[in-house]
Amino acid sequence: MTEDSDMRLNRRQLLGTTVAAAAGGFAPRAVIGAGAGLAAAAAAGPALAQGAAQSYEVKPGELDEYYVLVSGGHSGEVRILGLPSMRELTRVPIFNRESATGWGSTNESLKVLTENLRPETREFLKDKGGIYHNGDAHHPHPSYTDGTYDGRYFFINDKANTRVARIRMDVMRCDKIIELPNQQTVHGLRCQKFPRTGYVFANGEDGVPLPNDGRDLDNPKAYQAIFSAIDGDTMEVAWQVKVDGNLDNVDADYQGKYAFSTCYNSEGAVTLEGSMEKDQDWLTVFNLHAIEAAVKAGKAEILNGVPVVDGRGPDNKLVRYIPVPNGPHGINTAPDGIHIVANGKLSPTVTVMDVRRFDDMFAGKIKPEDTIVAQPELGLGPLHTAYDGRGNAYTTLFIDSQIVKWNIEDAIRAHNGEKVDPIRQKLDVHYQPGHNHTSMGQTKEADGKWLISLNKFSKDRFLNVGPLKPECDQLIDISGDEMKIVHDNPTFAEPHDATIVHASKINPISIWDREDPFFADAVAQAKADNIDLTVDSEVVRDGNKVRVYMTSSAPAFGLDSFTVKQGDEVTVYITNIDDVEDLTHGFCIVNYGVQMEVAPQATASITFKADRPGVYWYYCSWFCHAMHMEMKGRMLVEKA
Ligand code: K7E
Ligand code: CUA
Repeated sequence: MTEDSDMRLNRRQLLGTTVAAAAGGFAPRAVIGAGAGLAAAAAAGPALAQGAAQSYEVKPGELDEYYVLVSGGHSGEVRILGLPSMRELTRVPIFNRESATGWGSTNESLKVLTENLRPETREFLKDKGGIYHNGDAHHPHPSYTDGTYDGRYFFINDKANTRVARIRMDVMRCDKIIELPNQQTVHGLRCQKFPRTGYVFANGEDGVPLPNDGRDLDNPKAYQAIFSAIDGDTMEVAWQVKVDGNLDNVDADYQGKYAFSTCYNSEGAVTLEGSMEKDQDWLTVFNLHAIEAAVKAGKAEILNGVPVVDGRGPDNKLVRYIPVPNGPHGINTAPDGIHIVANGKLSPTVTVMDVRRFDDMFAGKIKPEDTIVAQPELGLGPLHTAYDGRGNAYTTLFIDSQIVKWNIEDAIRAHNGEKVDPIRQKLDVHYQPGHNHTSMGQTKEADGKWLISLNKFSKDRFLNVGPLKPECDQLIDISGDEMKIVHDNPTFAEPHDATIVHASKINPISIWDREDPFFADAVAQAKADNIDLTVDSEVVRDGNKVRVYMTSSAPAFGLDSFTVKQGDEVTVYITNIDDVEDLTHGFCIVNYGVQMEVAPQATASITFKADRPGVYWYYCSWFCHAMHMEMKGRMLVEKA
């Protein structure tokens, strides 16, 4: 606690904005010191030299120690950063259209974007280009084996169009997108931690009338919120649960027995006033084995092809509702495998529960509220909590614009009547933090080195770029007793959530495998046309369908021209036969809206209608060679 922050808290108290924050600020230094000692004693994570600042500089040519998967919010993509440098390494297009890679234009990406659309959505999108052009990506979370990341996949939700995507981490490409039926919006998303993923849990945030056929706008009784468990291996919805209230964020335990979601509308209201009526909402706890058994026993109704069980009401055996104060937002499992924290949002408190008591709660031996072991008051607008593996928690305070560091054991002791202050430090961030994340903090290997705060506003923090300001991500060193901000970086709309993964957990490849399923359709079509993609460059006519096969090898395409007829449906297949790391080609046809990337040993294809007659240049769009500018050719579209 610095002089500075004491003064700030005094001012805060004078302004009367938050009693809780002031209480933290006035904690005597002696108590803070004693607390720090206890925290060290309770340390479960790796011992770090307390107080020794770690280097956050990554010199030119050096590699980062961690990957950060950052959601792109309503840009629909995911960005991958290196940490601690916070350099952006790449972007993974998912729910958006992306010009550089051709995501949303190539046949390979269109397959991912469309193959699992529900029939009614396919019909709806028929005259809109066949795909959604927007998405709202919130929660990127990697797959687990035995409580830590296994480097297979990460998953992310699309709040805007009720989809969940899977991204292969060997190539950092999305390979499956599904739509969730029976719900609207999918918000919270987390993966099963144990024994493996397994399930991807996804919350339906807004209830919709079931069936949603235009009858019920203002009939709250017809509205139904749904919790979904997706099988991460098949990307099929395994089952859904009807719940009371709606659902916000979700997390899972380290035992493989429970998932839990915050509910901020226990009133079941459909308007803002209605949803804030009561002071009490819930943490909704799902008993995975009980739900699986109910589905197996045929107790589910099948709605739109998915087994749906009923978790409503006090007598159901599948779901329990733990009362927590008004409007909880984030729910975060601690790496100790024991504690989970629901973040108050409209309440200045967070609620700590002990998952070991959930068995007894479901057995009816204790009441839901008996699972609560602490409820520290932290400040205004607690949204999300991260952990350092040494017994400390870090909660974002949206309204106070702070991160508060607090100790879980001390919070429990205070809850039991002891005179201890669990709060260790409050740190100003800039400004209004939403999610925060610690290095490996969502695994049992939490290492307590770094925290990032994803701040919703940047205001004066960067050069002014006009009315639309960037957001601001801040890197905080948490390896010592005190949190220290070491880096700011602006971000474009809008990182909601991030995951910090140690570099040793992810092993992407550099050159595609020719057998890769991502472009298997192109390989199959070529085979049917008697074409060897890595050798042949030829035009195959099939009625008014024309398939143009071309190799690309720096600095030339296999064809320096080809001819089609006006009105033909043309598919161009480019195979990059260069077997060299980082030697990516592109293919762009001028004035035809055609553009895609072809990485080493990949095949990419794109289909378009040749409805403009004339000569059109095509060129390689990814800089590949000293003669890259010369890598081009001409398409002649003969007038019909
Ligand atoms: Cu923005 Cu996780 Cu969607 Cu909180 S959520 S801030
Ligand atoms: Cu190939 Cu530039």
